[in-house]
Amino acid sequence: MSNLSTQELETKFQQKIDANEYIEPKDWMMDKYRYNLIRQISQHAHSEVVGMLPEANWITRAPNLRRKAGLLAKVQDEAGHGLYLYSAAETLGISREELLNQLLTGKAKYSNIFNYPTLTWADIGAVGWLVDGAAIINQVMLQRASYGPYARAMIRICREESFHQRQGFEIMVTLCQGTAEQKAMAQDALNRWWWPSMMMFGPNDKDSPHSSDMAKWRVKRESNDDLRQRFVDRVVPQADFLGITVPDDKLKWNAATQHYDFGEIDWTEFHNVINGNGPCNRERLNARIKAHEDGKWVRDAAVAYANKKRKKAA
Ligand code: BYC
Repeated sequence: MSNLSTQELETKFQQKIDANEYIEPKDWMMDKYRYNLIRQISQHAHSEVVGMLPEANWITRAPNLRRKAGLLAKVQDEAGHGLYLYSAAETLGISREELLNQLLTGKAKYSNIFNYPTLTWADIGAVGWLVDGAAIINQVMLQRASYGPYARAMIRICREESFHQRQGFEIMVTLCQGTAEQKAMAQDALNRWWWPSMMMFGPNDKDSPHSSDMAKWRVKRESNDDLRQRFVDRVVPQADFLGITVPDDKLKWNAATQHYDFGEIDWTEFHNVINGNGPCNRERLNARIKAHEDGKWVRDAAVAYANKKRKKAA
């Protein structure tokens, strides 16, 4: 037992973070830090797993074998990301069962982006290009998050996400160099995925309740708005290269700031979606509940096997 007062422990904790040292699972940490990490890491894990659904929708309809193999591998990678992240969250003292329960009862959030439908094959291109593109910008920062298990999980995830982003962009290049109809499909996908992708970075800094604590604890090393700006600056030239138009009439290069200016996000839509009322929220949750129920016999069999082995060993 430590003889230090709570105040002294908090000071030491913050000094460690300020010195860019990792906080590890057995280290003393503030309850608020633990709570907020569980909140963010589990939201992230759920996003990876729910994110498999809109993409899996196209595995059987991919236009050729090469595309099917690429998409299958990507969807499998997302399951792996979910596993790394659930494991990282478990090191903070919460069980996998409780985490899943929070998702399946609708208590836990997951990324807004996965509550939109993937209507055409071009959506698979747009998801890789924009959604994985946005995810990487956020997650490169998280590789340096102060909690060791989270930061280490992010390193591996980022490597795979950058491959996903490229496969998505390559689909967009192929469509945009194809027939007029294919290019129109790519434009339509950009129209529908642009604003939801912009929302992935979370509310504006001034309206983000968790940002100041998360920044003080060096979980977030850059702000929601700064990351969103980086996304716009990176993606607009890519859209120009593709010859398609970002659906924002306020989008304009600003020579003074050396950044693109852009229009206002529809925050009412964002709040509706993250509070369970987006176009696909119910469908996504029902699919996860069904998968969980269908998988019960596998979990039961695994527990029974482990118990039998334990009894034999005793
Ligand atoms: N969607 O104070 P704020 C992926 C919530 S998937 C839903 O700024 P924070 C991928 C926020 O939770 C990408 N909810 O919060 C997978 C909070 O609500 P609560 C997933 C959102 O945490 C498959 C409230 O709004 N990436 O990579 O400081 C295929 C106030 O927000 C969202 C991650 O999860 C949103 N977009 O910052 C392809 C990254 N934004 O908890 C790709 C890790 C905000 O108070 N997470 N909310 O009820 C983060 O970096 C941060 O949690 C966020 C939000 C930047 C998302």
